[in-house]
Amino acid sequence: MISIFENMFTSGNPNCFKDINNSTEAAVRKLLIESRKIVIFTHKNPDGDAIGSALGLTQALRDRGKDVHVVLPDSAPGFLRWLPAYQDVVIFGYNPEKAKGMVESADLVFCLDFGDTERIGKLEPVVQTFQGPSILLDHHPAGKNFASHNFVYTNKGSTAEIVFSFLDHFDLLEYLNESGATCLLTGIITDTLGFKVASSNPDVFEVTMKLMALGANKDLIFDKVYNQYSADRMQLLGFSLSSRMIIYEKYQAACIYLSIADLERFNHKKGDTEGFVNYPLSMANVRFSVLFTEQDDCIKLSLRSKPDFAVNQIAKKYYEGGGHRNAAGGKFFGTMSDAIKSFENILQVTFDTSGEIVNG
Ligand SMILES: [Mn+2]
Repeated sequence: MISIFENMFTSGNPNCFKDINNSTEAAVRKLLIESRKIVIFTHKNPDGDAIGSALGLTQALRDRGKDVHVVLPDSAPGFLRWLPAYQDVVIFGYNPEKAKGMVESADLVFCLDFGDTERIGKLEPVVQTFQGPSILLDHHPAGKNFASHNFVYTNKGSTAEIVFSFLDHFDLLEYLNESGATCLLTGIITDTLGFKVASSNPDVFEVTMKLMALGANKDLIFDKVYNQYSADRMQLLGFSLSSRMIIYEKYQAACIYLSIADLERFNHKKGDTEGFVNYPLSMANVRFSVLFTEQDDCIKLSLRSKPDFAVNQIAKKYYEGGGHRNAAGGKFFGTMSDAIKSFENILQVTFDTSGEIVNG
């Protein structure tokens, strides 16, 4: 008798990997069988999707008998360090020689959740000198398809969902256990902001259901990711909203700006400002939000928008950045007041006073 559980795994892939051509199919299958030493990379300032995808894939491939290591440009924020096997991750910034050695001896490399090797910072030259085969799994638009095999599905809300479909398609799902499923579900939850955005496609719920059936604990993930803030972080958020937010009613936009001094006042730790940029969007008449964070060498921008307005174009055109339609990043070189002035100019040329886009 076939149980309901078994039946779910024969129900087919959610929408990825259906159209890959025969030669790619055969080449990737061969790589997955023959490779022994595998290195997995993901982008700098890793978020839940980056880390969750990397650790979920690692778990399944290890159980398949592979020697797998995750190499990151820099460490994950505290609210992601509880993920299973995070302690095995090699951070290039702390241990460059070890990371280089792993890449040199690898016979297959995975790149997860970035479309351009520029996104892996100091690791970029290490990856570029790697001569062996590589597989890219990503959902960012306008990527460079730099790998030997590129699986980029921009309609997916997270790379973790693509990793799940990859495992499913290449008959590796049987190796995914509760720990790996928890990592992948963390990726899905964080990149969709808890199923609030980028999750209109029902596939995401099918994948979520299967991950939960494997033992991923959704409630635990929400608690570990979202209920772990420090008092300093809460107070920095309060300060940001009360003293560092500007609302531009006529452009339906808002920004939050934080200087190094502001961050220091609240004992800022890496990851503390994560999610701040989303708060202005919860106002009825705001559909475009930007967070300016002062860093040593530049002002970092996070841009977010409601579905009807694309921020990746703005990030690319004005801020040397890019990203998704409704979530992008960029940089500004200059003082904070210049950054805000330039933002106000951009609002003026992008919208008319009724908030209509005139130059998107
Ligand atoms: Mn992602």
